[in-house]
Amino acid sequence: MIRDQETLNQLLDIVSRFVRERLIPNEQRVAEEDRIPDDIVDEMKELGLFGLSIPEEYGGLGLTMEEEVNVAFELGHTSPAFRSIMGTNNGIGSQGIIMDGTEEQKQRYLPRMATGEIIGSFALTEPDVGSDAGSVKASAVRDGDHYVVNGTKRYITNAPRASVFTLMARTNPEVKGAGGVSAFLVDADSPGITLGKPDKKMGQSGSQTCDVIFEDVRVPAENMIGGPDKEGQGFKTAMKVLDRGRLHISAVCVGVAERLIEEALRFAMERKQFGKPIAEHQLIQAMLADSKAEAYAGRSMVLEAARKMDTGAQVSTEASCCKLYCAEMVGRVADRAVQIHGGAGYISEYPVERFYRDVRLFRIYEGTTQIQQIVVARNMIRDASN
Ligand code: COS
Repeated sequence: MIRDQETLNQLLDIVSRFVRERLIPNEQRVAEEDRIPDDIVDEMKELGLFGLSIPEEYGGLGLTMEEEVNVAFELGHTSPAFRSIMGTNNGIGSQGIIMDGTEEQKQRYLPRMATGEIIGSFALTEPDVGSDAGSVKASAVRDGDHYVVNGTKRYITNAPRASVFTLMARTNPEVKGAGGVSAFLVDADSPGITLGKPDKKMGQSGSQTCDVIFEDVRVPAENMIGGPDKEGQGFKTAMKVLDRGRLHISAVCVGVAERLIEEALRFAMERKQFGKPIAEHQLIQAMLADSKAEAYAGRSMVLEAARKMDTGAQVSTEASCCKLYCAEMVGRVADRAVQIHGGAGYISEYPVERFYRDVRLFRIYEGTTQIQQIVVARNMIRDASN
């Protein structure tokens, strides 16, 4: 749902100009330094980019899902690392509070997340817990009006900058699966929390991930998302947060694909072989056209799913369809963009080499392609059985 097209267009213009004038020129620097410069983070804060999806009553822009994916298309036109620094406040780091938090929890965290004053981070994955998210091992044992948390969380995006973690921990060891998991808001400066060394990744330099280790961390019971009577509800919160996150990531994939197509087309029109621009060779044209058609298909399905989500409908199937298609699609587009560049595509001076590595993550995080297939197929079977 687009509430006011003119207001949205203004926002999209601002974001698109920011991407072109400030972010794209700094891509290489971010890749080399593996961090987003502070002045750029400050500009993102001023533009309100940390609070895109946070409701207006808590200081955010309160974008609908359709509006949000339109912004994500624009942000996708530059290195995913830029989106990542604001991504958790708009997605997995704030949505648990927005969807299931108490009013007090919303008041405590959301206004400061919306301005970017604090960063929220999502701590689900563990050394032995990845796709099987319901098997969380980190424990939260009740002790008076607190829980005592122990465990290690892995590959936690923005952990080095985080002020608060949405933590998934097992409160009931008797229940082995999803039903024993609860969600907590844990302040990052709580005694007993330490960070591992920064992960060295294949791509997306500038986006920071590391382990977060919890050793006898005392968390007030009132910090359970939704309040102390919500034991065992954490997994469902995580799944709802991921449904939304998967749609957002799909939109970013579409934006990146569009950027790669621009890069490949520009190169193909300039580069001459056999006496003419390679864009005039039909085998190059086939790669350009396939990429264009697939990016267009991705854009269309993301918009359709976002509109459905805005009606209040359950879009778990659609979100997983989008994530499955768009993450794979941008992988193919990146591969063709490198191929169109030929030898130049393998050289780091050209952005396609960096994007080729960056996009590999889309098929893995917020649920692998295989997990999306499982979600879609399970939902199909469930719906057909009802
Ligand atoms: N929204 C709301 N509730 C949901 C839900 C959703 N999208 N998906 C599942 N649930 C509920 C189920 O209805 C079920 O509730 P009941 O026990 O009341 O019936 C409960 O959650 C458990 O669901 P399920 O049995 O399907 O859980 P599984 O352990 O089989 O796990 C998958 C399901 C595999 C889909 C899940 O573990 C998953 O998404 N894994 C990937 C995790 C991931 O994306 N990690 C990335 C890192 S985090 S950035």
